[in-house]
Amino acid sequence: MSKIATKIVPKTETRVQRPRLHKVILFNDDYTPRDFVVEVLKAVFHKPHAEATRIMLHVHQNGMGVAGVYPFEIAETKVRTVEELARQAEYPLKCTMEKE
Ligand code: TYC
Repeated sequence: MSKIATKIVPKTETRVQRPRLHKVILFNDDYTPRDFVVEVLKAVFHKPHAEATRIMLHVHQNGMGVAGVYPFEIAETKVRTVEELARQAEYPLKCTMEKE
């Protein structure tokens, strides 16, 4: 029998029920109509009309902006939905996500 004592230290859990959040980013372009972007923000991101308009104008003036912040899989689904709506309407609207 070994006399060497081994102490097992449990790994500290630092993220109990706290999924990493991801920003969903919208990008400006010259062709997607303002109204389309506002409708996307209302339908996909559940923004009220005034806030959707504010976010659209921010993106229009600054080149990019945050549409919302969500856990990874929800953010991923929203990016795909925006891309699909833009594709169907034949607008070049771009949407990505990044870690918070
Ligand atoms: N720049 C576009 C226009 O003038 C409007 C627009 C806003 C497009 C936000 C994309 O993410 C966007 N029609």
